[in-house]
Amino acid sequence: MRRRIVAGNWKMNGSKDLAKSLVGDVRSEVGSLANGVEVVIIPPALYVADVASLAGVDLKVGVQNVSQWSSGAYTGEVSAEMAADLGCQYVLVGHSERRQLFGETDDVIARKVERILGCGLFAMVCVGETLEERDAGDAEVVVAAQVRKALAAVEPGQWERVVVAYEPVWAIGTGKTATAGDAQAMHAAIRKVLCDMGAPAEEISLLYGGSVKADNAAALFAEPDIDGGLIGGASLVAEDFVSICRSVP
Ligand code: G2H
Repeated sequence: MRRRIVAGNWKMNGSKDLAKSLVGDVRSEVGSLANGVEVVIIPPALYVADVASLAGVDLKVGVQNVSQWSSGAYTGEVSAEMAADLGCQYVLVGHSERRQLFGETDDVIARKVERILGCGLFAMVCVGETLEERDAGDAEVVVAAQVRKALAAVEPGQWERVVVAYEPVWAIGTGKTATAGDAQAMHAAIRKVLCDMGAPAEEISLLYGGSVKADNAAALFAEPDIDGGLIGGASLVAEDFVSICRSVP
C-alpha cells in the first residue's frame, strides 16, 4: 500500500501568527482522520522552526527548496543538512516556480535530490509541462525527461524516500485543474518511467498539484495512480486544507 500524502506548499506566504493558528487548526482536525493520510506542511524556511514546534506527531514538516551544496560561501542559501537539523522530513525540489523564476535546471535539481536523499530526507520532486508543450502533444515526453533527469542519481535503497509531484505548469495558481482523467494518464506514464528506471514504481507515491481545491480533490484522489496532492493556495485556509486531507479515500 503506497503512502497517501497531502502536502501544503505555502510558497512565499504566511507569518508567525498564521503558522500558529493554521498549524494548530489543521493539527487538531487531521490528528483524528481515519484515512491514514500523511499531512505535510511546507512553510517558508524562516517559519520552519515555528511550524516544527507546533506540528507534533500528527504533521510532517518540509522546506520549499535547499541548496545543491552542503555548506560554504553561498549567501542566501539553506542546506538539506539544516532542514534535517530543524526537524524537517521533506524537501520540495524542482517546483516550476523555481525552474521558471530562478533558472533551476534539471542538472541542478538532480544535484539537490542527491543532497536531500543523502541527508536522510524525503525528496518531493516536482515535474510538469507548460501549456505550449501540452498543446504541441509533448507533455508526456517532457515530463518523462524531467523525471529521468531529476532522479538519475537515486541509489537503490533511496527510492522509498522519493515522492513525485505532477504539477502541470498551466494549472498552477490559475484556477484551471487537469481533469482527473488527464492527471491519471500522466501519473500512469510517470509510474511507467519509474519502472523503466528500475525503481520500485508501485511503491512510490505520486501526487497531483495545480489548483487543487476542496471541491475537486476527491475526484483526483479517487484515481488509482494519484496518491494525494501538493496544495498551494488552498493550504493557507485551514478549513479548505483539512477538507482536502479528508478527501483522500
Ligand atoms: C502548484 C500548487 C502547489 P496551487 O504550485 O505547489 O499551487 O495549488 O496554488 O496551484
